[in-house]
Amino acid sequence: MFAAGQRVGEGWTGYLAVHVVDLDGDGPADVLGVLADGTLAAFRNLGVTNGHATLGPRASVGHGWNPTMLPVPTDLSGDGRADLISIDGEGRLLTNINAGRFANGLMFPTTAAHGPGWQGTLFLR
Ligand SMILES: [Ca+2]
Repeated sequence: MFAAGQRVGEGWTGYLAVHVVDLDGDGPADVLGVLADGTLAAFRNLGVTNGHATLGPRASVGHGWNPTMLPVPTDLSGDGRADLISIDGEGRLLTNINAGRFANGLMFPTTAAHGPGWQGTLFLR
């Protein structure tokens, strides 16, 4: 059913979380990771050729994340691109709508806060 695993990248240490989700709405899943320094890194899926997947270069699409505030990717807007939802240290529910651009700082250009009172809430994963 599955072809043998293959190495598609190096240096995948130091990530707090890695998600495999469609970030640009083209169908194939891309890779979104949170680095230990709080950087949100996105890698576009460039496709599979002869059984070999290829990821694009890393784009730094956000910062300020940490082990107690990790984003959960899910399509909030219904456009096929994964958006982010999280809870910050002040108990606010935050949403970041995906602009679909694999460029530094341009994928999640805005953050919306949805009130306090979300302390202690855990997302189902
Ligand atoms: Ca994609």
